[in-house]
Amino acid sequence: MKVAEAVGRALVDAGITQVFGVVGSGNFHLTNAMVAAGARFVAARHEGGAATMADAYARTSGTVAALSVHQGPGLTNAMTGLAEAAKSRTPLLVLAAEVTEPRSNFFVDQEALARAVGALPLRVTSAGDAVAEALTAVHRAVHERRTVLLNLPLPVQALDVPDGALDRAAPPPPRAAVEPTRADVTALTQALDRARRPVFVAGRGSRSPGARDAIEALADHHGALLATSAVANGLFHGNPWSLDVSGGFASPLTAELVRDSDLIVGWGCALNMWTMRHGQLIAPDATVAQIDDDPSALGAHRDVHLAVTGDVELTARRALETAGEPRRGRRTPDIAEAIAARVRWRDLAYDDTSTRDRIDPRTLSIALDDILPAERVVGVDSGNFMGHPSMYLSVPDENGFCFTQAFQSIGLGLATTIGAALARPDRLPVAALGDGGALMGAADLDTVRRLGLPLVAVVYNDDGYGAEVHHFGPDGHPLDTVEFPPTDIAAVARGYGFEAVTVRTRTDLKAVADWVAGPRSAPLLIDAKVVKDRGSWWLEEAFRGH
Ligand SMILES: Cc1ncc(C[n+]2csc(CCOP(=O)(O)OP(=O)(O)O)c2C)c(N)n1
Repeated sequence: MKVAEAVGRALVDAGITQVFGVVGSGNFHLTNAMVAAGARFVAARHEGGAATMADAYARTSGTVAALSVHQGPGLTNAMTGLAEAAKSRTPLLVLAAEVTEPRSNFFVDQEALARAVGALPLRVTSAGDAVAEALTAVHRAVHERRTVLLNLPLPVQALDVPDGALDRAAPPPPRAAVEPTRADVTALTQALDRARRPVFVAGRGSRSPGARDAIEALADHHGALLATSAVANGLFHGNPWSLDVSGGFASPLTAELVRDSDLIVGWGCALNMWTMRHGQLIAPDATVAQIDDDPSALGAHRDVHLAVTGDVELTARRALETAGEPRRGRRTPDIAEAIAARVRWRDLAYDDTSTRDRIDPRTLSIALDDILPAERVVGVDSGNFMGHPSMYLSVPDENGFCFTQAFQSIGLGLATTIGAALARPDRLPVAALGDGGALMGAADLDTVRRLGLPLVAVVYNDDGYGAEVHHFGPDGHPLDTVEFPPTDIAAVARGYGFEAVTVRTRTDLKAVADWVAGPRSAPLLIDAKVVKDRGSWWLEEAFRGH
């Protein structure tokens, strides 16, 4: 058996059952071996899309996914998606064929590429070690929560492995939960017992039912309010004390209540410039505590008064075990009433700026929230529009929202939604895109159709790079480089086999309701011509982050 086949089989034995990619000569045998061993392979139309599909699949399923690419350009095409995955600490395995001869057209320093974006480069080096090296790659992806590039040099792939090479191939043991120290738990409990107005802000490290339950139980005990970072949107869905997302997307009431807190506890949450609005959401005399099982994450974005190394769920449970008397904290009838009435953006009054031929993105988003089934998984691209779907489309839980925005790239939204959809086939996938991001990622409209996904793509089409238009326009700069003549994106989508509707007014959304009614035999693209009168509320916040 050749190394290519043995590595492919070993990876499937190690639990890698979902592979995305674009197949060329260098990864042909490896990918086929994985399929033969039982893995599902999704052929994307661009490696950039494939990388983000794998990332989103891993985030939504909680398993390790793989990306399989050809040497050289196969890998360079994937780099933006890999940067996003590496920054987000997605456990992802990138299987890249490799040429080692610099005279080859395909040569590029693949190890350096991986390092440049924060991925971990590893290599298969010999027939005797190939399987063990592949298993190490899976182990490190899982245990270090990293995006790992496993380079597979072509000459090594073609060697014969020794007999019995696959004997020890098995999934890595699960990552052990980090137990917090007793002293840290005591300090946390004391801070909670002292607090009058606590708020818990949950991030990526809280995205599991166990962690959510433990945080909610502790919050109940101390009368804390609950919020999330954008990547954990949906975690506390349905909890009457949930403030939804803290940070740039926060509604005025959410921002006010976080700012009014005397204790902010970040649970598996970076408390970065987005979630804390560059620190503006932290009152000068507030105590800030942070819990993370990775000590390097503690205090990485801001000074914290109390840093606890520990697994989120375990730490919350330990803190509950040692808690004093239950407290009402912030759970007063006044606050309950305010949350029920004003925490959701869609409940706030606004001036609808829709015209006869362009729809206000808020009006569009609210209408879609009503029309589209609640059991949905929403993927969001980047751009001026992005706050609208993120905040107006409610999601059933944290796995109903996939936010690949750690690198703030445009063009990843469609692939994000495809990956998330495959991880949650029980939910309606909704891709929210700007016209710029939609056209950048358009090649994988083909993948949606080929996979038979009942996906809805909503394009907030303002005929331009709205983020730039609204940032630079008011100062009178020329905008020719960022404005475009209208593109009929509905026609583009029809070419890929979608049903498509152009929406200019609320009435046009009837076609969406008809599609929802069934049979949904083709995916749907909504080319929504949105008003371009001004930037969205969170845009200046985004530019402050540059
Ligand atoms: C790959 C990449 N290129 C360029 C940018 C800079 N950029 C940020 S937002 C944006 C405009 C996106 O336009 P569109 O998708 O139509 O959304 P809109 O801002 O109009 O809502 C651009 C070009 C980026 N973030 N990522």
